[in-house]
Amino acid sequence: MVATLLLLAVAQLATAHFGLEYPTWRATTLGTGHNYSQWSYPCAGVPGNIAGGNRTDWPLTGGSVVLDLHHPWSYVFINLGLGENVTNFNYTLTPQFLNTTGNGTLCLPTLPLPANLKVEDGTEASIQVITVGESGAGLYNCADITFKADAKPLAGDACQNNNVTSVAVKDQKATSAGAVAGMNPVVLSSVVGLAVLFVCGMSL
Ligand SMILES: [Cu+2]
Repeated sequence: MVATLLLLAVAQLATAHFGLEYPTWRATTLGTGHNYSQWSYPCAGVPGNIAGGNRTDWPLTGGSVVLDLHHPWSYVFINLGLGENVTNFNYTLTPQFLNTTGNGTLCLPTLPLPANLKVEDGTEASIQVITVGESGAGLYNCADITFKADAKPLAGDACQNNNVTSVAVKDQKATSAGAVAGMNPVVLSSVVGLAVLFVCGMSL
């Protein structure tokens, strides 16, 4: 009985939360054998620029992000901060946050940088991925990057979705406005906004 419970607990740990596969995360925060917690803001308790840590080259105009999602659905927010040891992620790479469905692999081929953000070859930065699920609380993972002129976004086999679909939440007003003839897009967008608030409020 105890063994069964233990197995269940381990299975729970192994399947819970999410993995940041690309750019390679600062450290593995899934599973056991470490003191990190994905509930911890801003980076699951993993400090920046840790000795022997990962740092991935990323294109100057923005690059790819690959997530390993384990929950039935998630809201995904991706932020960026400049510097060698980032704790303040003050740029958003998802001005339209994502609503993802399914557990599996999500590849975002290119996340463009904000227009006002200028980086050059060698600029160090970090990427923060936040997922919000049913509990309403955020899960965090971070990856350290260096912007490089010769870095390329992932393509082909390296960037495949597997069992996960995603939609940009703010995009829904555009597509809905197209689909629902005659409906005022402003009204429609506030209906979508209220629906999002309602869902978030329910799970808090
Ligand atoms: Cu989880």
